[in-house]
Amino acid sequence: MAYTVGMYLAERLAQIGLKHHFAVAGDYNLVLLDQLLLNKDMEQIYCCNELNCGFSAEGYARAHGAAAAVVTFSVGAISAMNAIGGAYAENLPVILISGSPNSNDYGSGHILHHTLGTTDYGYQLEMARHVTCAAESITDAASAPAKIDHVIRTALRERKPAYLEIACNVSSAECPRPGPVSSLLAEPATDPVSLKAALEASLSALNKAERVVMLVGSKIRAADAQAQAVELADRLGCAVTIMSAAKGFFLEDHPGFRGLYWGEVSSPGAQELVENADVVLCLAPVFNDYSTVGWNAWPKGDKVLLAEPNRVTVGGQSFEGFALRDFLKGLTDRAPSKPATAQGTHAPKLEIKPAARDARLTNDEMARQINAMLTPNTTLAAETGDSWFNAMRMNLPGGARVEVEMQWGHIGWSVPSTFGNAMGSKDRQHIMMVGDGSFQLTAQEVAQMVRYELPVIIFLVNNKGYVIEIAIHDGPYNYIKNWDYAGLMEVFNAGEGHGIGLHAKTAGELEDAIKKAQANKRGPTIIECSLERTDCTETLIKWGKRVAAANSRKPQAV
Ligand code: DPX
Repeated sequence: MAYTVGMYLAERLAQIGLKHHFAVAGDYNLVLLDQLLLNKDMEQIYCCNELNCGFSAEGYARAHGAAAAVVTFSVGAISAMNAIGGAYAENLPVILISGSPNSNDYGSGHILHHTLGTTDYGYQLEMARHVTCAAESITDAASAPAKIDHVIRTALRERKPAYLEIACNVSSAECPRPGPVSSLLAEPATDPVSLKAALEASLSALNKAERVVMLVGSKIRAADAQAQAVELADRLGCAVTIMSAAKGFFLEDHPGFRGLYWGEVSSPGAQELVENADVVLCLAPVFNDYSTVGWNAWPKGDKVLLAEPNRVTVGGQSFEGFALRDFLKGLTDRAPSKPATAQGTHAPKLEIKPAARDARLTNDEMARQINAMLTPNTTLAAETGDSWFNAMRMNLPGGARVEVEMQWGHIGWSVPSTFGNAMGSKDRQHIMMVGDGSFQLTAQEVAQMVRYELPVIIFLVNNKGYVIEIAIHDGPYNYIKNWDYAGLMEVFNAGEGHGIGLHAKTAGELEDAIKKAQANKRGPTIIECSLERTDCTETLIKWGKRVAAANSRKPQAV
């Protein structure tokens, strides 16, 4: 059988380890979808819309390292680009693949359906360039292998999304077979001179310091350096703190773990540890308005040893040309023991007294019961909103993972992202916490969890509004139409699925619902938790005030 452009793409995606790709059909991608189906190493998974398709792929990349989403031109791809922007912000290599106009229509003056009604079909590629690290348009078979390889290689190297559009008549055109995948996976070479200099400058700073604290940031996963961070912590013996977007990226049962550094909403004791340290070893951090609590918690100055995925800055000098992993390995071999900050301090513990069974359900009781469910095998997704703050205060058993989308912060992300994550790691237990406002954006993707029989447990927090927005800046726009969220499951089952919808208004009802959810292995369970609108975490209120103050700074006088 002749080899085609679509088959080439499918083989490359399978070679980089994808077992699934996500898709929404449309007439510009149908032939491409047929070609992808020919590859028996990958399964095609369908989504309800392209925004969700992008987020499903984003979630799959969180579990599986990389992902692909296949959509149709403009009406599909432009929706998916929001999720692709999210994958960029969150450092996830998702390949967005769009079908595109017939190659004969480019430059022909023809007006095509699903387009702007103008005759230039380059606009989607232009748009994609802004939210990806590499973007290519394939309108002939001969250049397809080079373009496909360039896009996939760049996405994997940069841990960012990339974009391909394939003319609808070219996906079945003949092209060569791909060679070994090793060329796409090869790591850039290390500069030993620069690495040695970075290590020497870092060791000199560490040797002089007494109080050393590690601060682990969210890019540590994309840098593939989580294990090396643990080894360095073992060697230094110092206190280790994490940033909010890195929750779960460092073992919480490690003897040095001292909780979350998040300015005034830090775990007890963590703020003092970081702010009184002689050296703060910042590993792959992202300092933005949220993580610095409105620009208030940002370690700066000589005491900061900043180790980013591709650059180390210490003692007034900046070094590049090596991976963070290799820098951390080198440091671990030679680092001094610096236990001062770990001595006499302790890991934080969420202690909430259990409520009586007939007591009205509270936010604290809900957080307590969810925390008690977490095992080393759990992946907990926490949606933008108070769910973030609940996840942050939970104690994680070693191995438990937390997923948040704190840089992009698209409400509704958690539903499709958890669908994709569960597809990519069926062996794990998937739990989701999502607010009612967020859920209303992407609720329909629960139907795919029903279709593919994924036993995700969804804690739907019904507090009848955008409570985090109420904390930041209140107004009539923060109050939403109530839905019967648990009742939706019947709609999605449509008489043939195994989803369950349950209501929890008291502590006892939540306990019983969790038991039923855990027994449901053939589909998702929504537990609709009814809370008072004013019942939220204290940290949300404190943090919200700081962020609101940062947002409302007056324009500078000129
Ligand atoms: C908005 C946010 O109900 O959670 O815990 O009640 O706040 P809480 P909900 O899901 O409400 C979420 C709501 C409206 N953010 O409070 S965080 C603005 C926003 C966003 N993303 C998109 N649109 C608007 N973050 C796509």
